[in-house]
Amino acid sequence: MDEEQLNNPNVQKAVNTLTIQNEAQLKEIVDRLVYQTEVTDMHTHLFSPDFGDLNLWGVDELLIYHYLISETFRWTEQDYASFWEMSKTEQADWVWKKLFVEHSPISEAARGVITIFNRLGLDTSSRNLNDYRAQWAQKSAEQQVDDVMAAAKVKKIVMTNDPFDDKERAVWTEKQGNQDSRFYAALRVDPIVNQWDQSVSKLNELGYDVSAEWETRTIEETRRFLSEWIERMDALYLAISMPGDFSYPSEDHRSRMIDDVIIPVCQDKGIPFGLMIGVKRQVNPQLRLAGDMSMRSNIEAVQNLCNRYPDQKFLVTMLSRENQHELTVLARKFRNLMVFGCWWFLHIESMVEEMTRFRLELLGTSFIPQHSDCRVFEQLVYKWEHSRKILANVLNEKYATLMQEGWVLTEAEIQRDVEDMLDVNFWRFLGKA
Ligand code: HDL
Ligand code: ZN
Repeated sequence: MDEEQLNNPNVQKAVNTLTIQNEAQLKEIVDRLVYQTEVTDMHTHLFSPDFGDLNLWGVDELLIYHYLISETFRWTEQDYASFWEMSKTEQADWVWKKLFVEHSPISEAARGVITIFNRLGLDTSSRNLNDYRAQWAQKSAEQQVDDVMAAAKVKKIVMTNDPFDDKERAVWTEKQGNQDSRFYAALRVDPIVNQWDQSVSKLNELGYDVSAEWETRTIEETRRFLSEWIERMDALYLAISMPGDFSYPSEDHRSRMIDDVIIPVCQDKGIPFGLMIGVKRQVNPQLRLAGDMSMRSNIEAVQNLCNRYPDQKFLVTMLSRENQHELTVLARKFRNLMVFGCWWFLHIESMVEEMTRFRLELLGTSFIPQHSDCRVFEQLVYKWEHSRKILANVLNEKYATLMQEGWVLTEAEIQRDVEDMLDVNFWRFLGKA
């Protein structure tokens, strides 16, 4: 069959429905589909170019990623303060010297930088960081966004949006907000749940009549705050990063905020509540953003939320390895619970492999295997490449055992499964597929 015939949709459909004859053909199909299927990245810290310099990209931003900063401090006795006084370029030079020149870039985050450079066509034989800087010196943010999304095969990006951030709020209130249809908003609610006392004055400043006491007016005004920002951003879900000591229900502010404000607003807007649970904030404050740690959390908090609100959708991921297995078992009990991603310290190949295996073995394809959590735009390239490789290998093994049992597989069915996990499961859970 020539190229033209093969590209004919009817011919393609027929080919897709042909049964897969052997494991070599299976592997080619699974690898191709997992590597080629464009993803929706449902949790990132990226911004569309509409947000100006909130959209972090380029060599220096890649090297001063907080994951790399904490890894670099392990190789030096330098005091923290003098590092933070350096310019971004000096910090990047310091990270490059320690993690890439004096030692091999073996860690997930360090090796990711080399994957990015290689996939985006830079010559990775150089040890001179200025060689890399020079190759991107003429690029614009818009061009890099286009090039990276094409290389990473990421078609939709969900941002993390915080109206308490003055710079970001100005883009939404004084400019047009997000105008790029490839980008979507998720409204972050950490401050009003985890730092209520500091949030009261900020909400008053923004025109919401709230007080520290948990009274009717405060509840109504906090609901108004969330509703107005969900509408302004067209937010797909509410999101929070919850400390590992989160328990629910409790006689505390968190439970009152969830019951009296967050769930009623999510129900009114018909959007999920996304919880990322298990962070232990600032165990080393001198590392700033890099100073957080993971901790084992109480899975019963998630169980109680799912039980109490069967009509509310919950997107949940957790930071400790042990919690991830419990969460996957819990997802078997609650169809309003969607497990997602290998978060933060679990976004390393050994944990992605282990988690993808037990999730497929317990949930089939009814979960969201990965999100990138990217902070710097080019990271999409390595975070998705490394994860696709693992997903392809594990999926291929599972399909092969089905074939060995005589199950007949078609390419169309594998395409459906892969699209579900990398894209459709998220939109279907939102009721938007
Ligand atoms: O709270 C979160 O969304 C976490 O992802 C933090 O931003 C964390 O610092 C991070 O970047 N993890 O990848
Ligand atoms: Zn995040």
